[in-house]
Amino acid sequence: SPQPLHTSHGVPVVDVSGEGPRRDPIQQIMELMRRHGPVLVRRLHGRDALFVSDPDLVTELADETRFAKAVGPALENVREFAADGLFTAYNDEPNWAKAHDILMPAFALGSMRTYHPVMVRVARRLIDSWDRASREHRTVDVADDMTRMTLDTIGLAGFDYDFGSFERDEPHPFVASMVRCLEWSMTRLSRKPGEDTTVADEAFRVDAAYLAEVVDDVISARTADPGQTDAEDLLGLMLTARHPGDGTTLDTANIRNQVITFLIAGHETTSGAMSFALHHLVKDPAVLQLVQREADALWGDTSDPEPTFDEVGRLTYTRQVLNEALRLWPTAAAFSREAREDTLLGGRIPVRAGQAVTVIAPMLHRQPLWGDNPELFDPSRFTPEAEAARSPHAFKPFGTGERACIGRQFALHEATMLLAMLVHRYRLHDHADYRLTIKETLTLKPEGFTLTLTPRTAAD
Ligand code: MNH
Repeated sequence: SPQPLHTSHGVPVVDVSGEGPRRDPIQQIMELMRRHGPVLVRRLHGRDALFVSDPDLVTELADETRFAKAVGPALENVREFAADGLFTAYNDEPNWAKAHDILMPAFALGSMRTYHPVMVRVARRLIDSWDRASREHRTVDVADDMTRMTLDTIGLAGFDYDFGSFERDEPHPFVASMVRCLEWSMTRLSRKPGEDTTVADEAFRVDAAYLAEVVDDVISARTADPGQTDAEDLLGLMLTARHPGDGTTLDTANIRNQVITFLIAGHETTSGAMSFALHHLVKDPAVLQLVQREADALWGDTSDPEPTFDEVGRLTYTRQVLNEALRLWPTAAAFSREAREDTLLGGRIPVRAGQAVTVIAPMLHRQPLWGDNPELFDPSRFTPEAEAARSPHAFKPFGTGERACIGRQFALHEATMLLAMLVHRYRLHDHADYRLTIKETLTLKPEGFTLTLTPRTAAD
């Protein structure tokens, strides 16, 4: 295994070039941090990158006067297909602030109320599908079905576009192309200088072109429909809202980039978060029982509850479960910051202006401030009292500052409601005694996690 070559300003420098191409860069950094501590330089084919998970250093990186979001090498690759969309825009690119200002109202609390009925409708599709699987004694692939549900939700809620994912045996081809584009963005990071990658690059261009084609279909479905021109969903705002400052609208190229961005950012990470939460629930019957008790208190033995918006807000323990799943497996596991000026991080590590520093959230979330047993799944870490006693910089699954996740409330509402509906309705059987393995496609997901289901009865 790679040993530190040396230290630089007290920071271990670990060369991983000899390990060959790995498809799990986040898990690789997690291993390095377990061995060498919460701040290190990873050297790969002569390129150095600084990674941190120390809470004091993360607190400094969150200081917007000293640091800002960095579009690091991974996001530079994502820019090849999402360009100046909100996620991958540079801080000083005018379209970032413009789109941010125009789209923010779509993520205010009031907007969540308007998305709620769509979220219920798509949750019903998942439940119909799981009911069929239960009757026919088939297994379900959890991550695939969570992805069907989140893709249909963002499609319908944001764009009034129906991916119809539950009517297909395989996930919608948009998902396969998106996954390959994300994998290309990730594996491109570990290429050797001079390596011939023509085949991979051409395949990527084909997939990126397909994503753009789907997006054009989403947009033309709207513009072709005269009854829809005043819709106030995400696409309606993108097409018609004027910037409060200068009165202009988003340009056509930027709208495409935003639609791609929201279709991807709006489903991939939420799907993984629900999958990890279900994994921990099936492994922890005591916690599962508490979640069921919370759902039962709302819906009793109603077989088909219609959750209201306000009920989802009352599912506080279910939300703790999600937070705890996002602590152990923050599905967008890394985010990067860059120094505004030359500075010393922690008073000792020189960081040049513009240099990126990457936060590894799953390791931040396992630091000693989380107690003696950070690997233990324990939702009581997220009671209001526990949260108030902890630094806000100890938990960063949604990034930080003005470039933090815009869709956080959307994701939490969708995921909390669905988890509660599922545990209310089914007994979840870990029929294969699943061992967690994680697939990385820039985001994290459990791989090969299947369940069998039976209806709950009053006795359960
Ligand atoms: Mn989301 C930014 C995590 C759900 C749309 N998101 C981020 C960042 C993280 C993140 C981390 C910051 C990245 C960085 O600093 O480089 N997001 C998540 C997680 C979930 C999630 C863990 C679900 C769980 N995100 C969503 C949903 C949407 C969304 C749902 C849309 C409906 N996220 C975004 C957008 C950005 C973002 C857009 C970029 C915001 C900006 O830079 O202005």
